[in-house]
Amino acid sequence: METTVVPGICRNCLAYCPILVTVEDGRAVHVTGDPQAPAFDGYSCPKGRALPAQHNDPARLTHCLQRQADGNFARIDSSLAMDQVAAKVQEVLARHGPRAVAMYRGSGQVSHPSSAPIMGAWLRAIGSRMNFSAASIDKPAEYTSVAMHGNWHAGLQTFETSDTWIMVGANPVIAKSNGGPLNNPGTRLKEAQQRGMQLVVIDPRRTETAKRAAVHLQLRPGTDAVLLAGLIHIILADGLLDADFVAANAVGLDALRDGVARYTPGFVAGVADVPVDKLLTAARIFGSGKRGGVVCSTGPSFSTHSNLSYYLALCLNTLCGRWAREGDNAPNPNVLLPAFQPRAQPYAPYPVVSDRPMRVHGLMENASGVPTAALADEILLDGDGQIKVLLCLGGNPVLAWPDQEKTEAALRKLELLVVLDYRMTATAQFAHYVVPPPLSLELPGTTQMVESLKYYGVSRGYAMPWAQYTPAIARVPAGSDLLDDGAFFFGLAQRMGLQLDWVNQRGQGPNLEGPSQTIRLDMARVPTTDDMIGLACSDARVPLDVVKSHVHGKVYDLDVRVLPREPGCSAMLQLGDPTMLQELRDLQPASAQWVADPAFPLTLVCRRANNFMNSVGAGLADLDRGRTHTPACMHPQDLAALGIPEGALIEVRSRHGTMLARVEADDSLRIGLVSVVHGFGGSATHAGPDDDLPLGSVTRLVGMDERDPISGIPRMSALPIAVRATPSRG
Ligand SMILES: Nc1nc2c(c(=O)[nH]1)N[C@H]1C(S)=C(S)[C@@H](COP(=O)(O)OP(=O)(O)OC[C@H]3O[C@@H](n4cnc5c(=O)[nH]c(N)nc54)[C@H](O)[C@@H]3O)O[C@H]1N2
Ligand SMILES: Nc1nc2c(c(=O)[nH]1)N[C@H]1C(S)=C(S)[C@@H](COP(=O)(O)OP(=O)(O)OC[C@H]3O[C@@H](n4cnc5c(=O)[nH]c(N)nc54)[C@H](O)[C@@H]3O)O[C@H]1N2
Ligand code: SF4
Ligand SMILES: [Mo]
Repeated sequence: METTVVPGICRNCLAYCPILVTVEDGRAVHVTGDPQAPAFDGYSCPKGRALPAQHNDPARLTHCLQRQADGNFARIDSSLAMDQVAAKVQEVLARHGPRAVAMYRGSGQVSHPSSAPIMGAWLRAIGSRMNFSAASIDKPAEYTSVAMHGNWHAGLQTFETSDTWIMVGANPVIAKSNGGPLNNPGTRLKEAQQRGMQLVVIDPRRTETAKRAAVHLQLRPGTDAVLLAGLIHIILADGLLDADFVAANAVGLDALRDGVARYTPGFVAGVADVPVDKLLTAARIFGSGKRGGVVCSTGPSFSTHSNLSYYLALCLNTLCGRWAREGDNAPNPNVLLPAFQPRAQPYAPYPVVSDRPMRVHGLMENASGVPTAALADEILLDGDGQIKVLLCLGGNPVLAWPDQEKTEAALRKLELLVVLDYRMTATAQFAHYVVPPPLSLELPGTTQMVESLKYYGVSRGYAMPWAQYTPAIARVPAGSDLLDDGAFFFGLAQRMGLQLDWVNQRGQGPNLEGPSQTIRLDMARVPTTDDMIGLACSDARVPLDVVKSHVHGKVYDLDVRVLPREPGCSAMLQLGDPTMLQELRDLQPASAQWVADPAFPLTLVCRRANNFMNSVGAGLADLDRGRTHTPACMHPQDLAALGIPEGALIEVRSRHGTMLARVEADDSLRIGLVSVVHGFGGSATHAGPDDDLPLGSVTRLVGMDERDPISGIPRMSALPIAVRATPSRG
């Protein structure tokens, strides 16, 4: 037997940790963090260490499947599957036009960064704009807030160089999320604390991250916009703003000052239910620090008023001048992306909504794209423009889109559903065709995806210029017939006689670091994954070959300083966006949002778990450790008051629907909250008669009645609920 240990990159989440993979006869058998890789200290998490279990999972799909008339699935040759899918798409296009064909990209494509560009090229080639993605039900306000406020050419000041930092509804220690350090976040936070960083965490739970905070504001869920308006009020009242920075780079200060006038510390502390002295301390820490940043993640994104919360966070950054300044060492100036010379100047705001309406919910295409929250209704609503075909790339709509029952009805109504996934998911059960790809260790990859995260919001990805390439490390399962996600769309294009153009986009909305690059593909030959990586890196600052030569990855010594504002640049950041200030005026503390409804006395909040990546992990013994039900965490005091024993099966009810979960005690929560891990459960349609597991998806509680007017994201956290034990089934 041949055994080797090979360096690679875990691509299960956007941390992209460097790993060492032990391979026996082409099979991955063991994964650890790579101690030789710079800046990660050999870190790995349970999901990374479970890569061999994921790759060698006996339940993994090794062939394309086609649903038969009796509902069962039968193997189909991958080439034949592409013939049939291409023919069906042609037929629907001829009958209904390009709007009838839609794509949904989920988070499974983060391990295959080269597939989305091919998929996007295919969709452009057929003339459809229906390019939905999980981003619009994740943190759409990243995009909308930047459109209204503007962004900064050189990016936020970095966590690594800051002495104060505010995290709003983010738990990077577990989720490697937004704006926190991604490389071994627990250790980085500890180091930051040791060098004196004053961290402020705004979260209704005393999270692993909050434990490192100088101030933890354990707010009432859904009051983030009020709390952030309060922080701005205090900073303005105390004169802690950077007046020179604001005068030179922003407009709208007076309007913002008026807007936050009524958000006095006493008022805000009452609404958010936090101690007033802690609120004052948090504002003063942030306002008087030398360098810092405020970043938001899913907590405020899911809890209503997300555009406003994210917008006010950007305003706080601008008021205190928290953007990278002239002469600063540039935050990652690109390694595998083209060379970039950042400047201390704004990217101007741009229109947050387009003039292209969706057919439902009064929504428009907007800065966060086409709204996925509207997709099920777009499929269900008969008439011109109805979506008939859905191609689902690395996503699991049944466990991710709002309103599970509606999602399932929509999937049943489709004329063609193709699911590209390596396992028979709750969504794949509805598919006409399931197309399995090789998994990450069987494909080459690079860290370019993480570099490009900065195009999707503020302060994301790595500040350090770090890059790595990994070749394919393991062999695909013997006898399998798998299709790289990109090769599938290329194959469809070939069969449909389409010319595909690969586009390397260099920014967000109209704000580009440089011109986007369009490369015409040779349609005679299916590109390999390495070909696609080559296309994506064709104008890299550091040539791909150099990156390849450092097998454990490397932090490049790029001495790039932020230059001053370009002569002739007149862009200004906007502190007084009229839509946002109107929403701030309209926020009514006496409104239903903050008044307890006796029928739904508890509040659901979102949560990520270390062993699961959304719906991936359940069903893998290494990760779920026999846990089959959705965990719902409650404070022991609440459990005692309700007489619910730990481990009991509970029914969680919202105004919209019900789900089943298994209760766990957790004293890190505010009283009155139920924190439920997203991604568990199955499909109700395919449940057996005594099967309660499929009723475990938190999406069953979420409806579209309460949704964001711009992005359409529904209320998925800060959701009023009731809980009771289910004695008959527990
Ligand atoms: N109620 C509620 N709803 C939510 C959330 C919540 O917290 N609560 N969270 C929201 C958020 S933040 C997100 S990002 C979305 C997630 O929504 P989705 O992205 O739709 O859901 P995932 O469970 O991440 O699905 C990823 C799928 O990709 C597959 N996959 C993994 N690797 C590969 C690969 O290499 N190729 C292919 N083709 N497939 C692969 C996995 O098997 C999995 O089925 O859900 C959103 N919806
Ligand atoms: N281990 C692991 N890592 C992941 C994922 C995973 O499933 N597992 N998923 C990935 C994905 S798709 C995403 S989008 C990111 C998400 O990354 P994060 O956004 O960091 O996700 P969470 O860890 O759930 O942290 C959200 C926090 O918001 C808090 N919260 C809930 N409601 C509110 C509120 O109203 N206001 C405030 N201020 N806080 C609130 C919750 O208590 C929770 O601690 O993680 C990514 N990384
Ligand atoms: S944090 Fe875990 S899942 Fe994410 S890249 Fe690192 S090892 Fe993989
Ligand atoms: Mo997400």
